[in-house]
Amino acid sequence: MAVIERVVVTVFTTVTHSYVDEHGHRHPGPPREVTEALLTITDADGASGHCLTKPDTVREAVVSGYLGPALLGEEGFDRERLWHRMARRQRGSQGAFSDRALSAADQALWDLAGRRLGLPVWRLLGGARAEVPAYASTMCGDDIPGGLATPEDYANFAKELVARGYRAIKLHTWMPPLPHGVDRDIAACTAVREAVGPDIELMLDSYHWYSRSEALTLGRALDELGFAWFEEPMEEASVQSYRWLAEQLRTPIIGPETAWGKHMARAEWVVAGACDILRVGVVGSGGITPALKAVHLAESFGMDCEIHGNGSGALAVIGATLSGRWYERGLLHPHSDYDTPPPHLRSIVDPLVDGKVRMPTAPGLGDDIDHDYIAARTVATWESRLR
Ligand code: LLH
Ligand code: MG
Repeated sequence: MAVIERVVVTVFTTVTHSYVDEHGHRHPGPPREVTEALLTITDADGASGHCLTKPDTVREAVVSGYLGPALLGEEGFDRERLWHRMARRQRGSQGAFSDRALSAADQALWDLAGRRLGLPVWRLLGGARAEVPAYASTMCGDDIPGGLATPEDYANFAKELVARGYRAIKLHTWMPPLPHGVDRDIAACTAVREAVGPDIELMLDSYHWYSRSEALTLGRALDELGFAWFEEPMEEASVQSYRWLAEQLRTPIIGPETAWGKHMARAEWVVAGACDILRVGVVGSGGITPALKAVHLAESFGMDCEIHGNGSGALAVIGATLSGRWYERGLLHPHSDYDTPPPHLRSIVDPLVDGKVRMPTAPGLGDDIDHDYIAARTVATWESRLR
């Protein structure tokens, strides 16, 4: 065991084949250069843990003002204690130290622990399963020819996804700035059900700000179509709206995904009866440490907890627990190649084999980071060190 000596964010350029629209939804696009960030925590023995994140999430002021002061000189193996040490600094940061930054540091600490022990994190955390079925999670609807512009586009893509081996598909339908609406959503869900038949599980993640009555109309259509869950059709801050909806639908309601409050917010949703399936994300809810608590909470109530989002952090929690059926593989699109890694990774962490994803076997989180690529394309380094 050894104390933490350095917290470093390396900002580098890489290439992406997607763009994010003005409302934050990702779509396929021509290749373009973007900046990404690698957070690295190094201890006095020279062991390091890493987490890939966004430069805006772990800005220089976050490193010098929060991560460095909370972590430097502390025993790097003490993930639970350090998570609380960091989380207690969020309140006074006036929003500057976000749950996403906390998550990046927490994931890097788990990566460090796994690498030191020579164990994959999912195994270190519990070792519940070595593989998990993946559902295909589509990008949001668009207006791209041959993309996800019409119900027929969704139906055609769904057939292609089944041919690739997926046994479950989640539609993200149209969101602003594009025209959106319950009728369009129902048309897409109906077209996909007709295309894949009754044996493929289907889920819907729709526009997130429907009214109660719009969400009920949409949910009743999903009842008829036999959907496996209905995700985030309303503002998640209104727990009572979700309780109201869940009481009236046969289709299970899943949530919350984006609601603020880490594992504590999940406890409120369970007690309120606002969801039938719990949901938590490693990146959005403060890290592996709180996500694991949410999954254990769900298990205690006899509920499934599905993990939001893809990547090594999600796999760590899914492999460590049994209270959830799926891995969210995506976001996928007819014009997007999910299986080719970006240039800063040597391989993807989640290849699909027979509709399933196997847990990584490398020590730590299992990301296959190309450190030479990152070193050659570094544009900034933000560092806090012990001495
Ligand atoms: O609104 C979106 O773009 C999607 O809902 C996106 O956030 C996606 O990550 C998601 O919700 N997956 O479940
Ligand atoms: Mg979602």
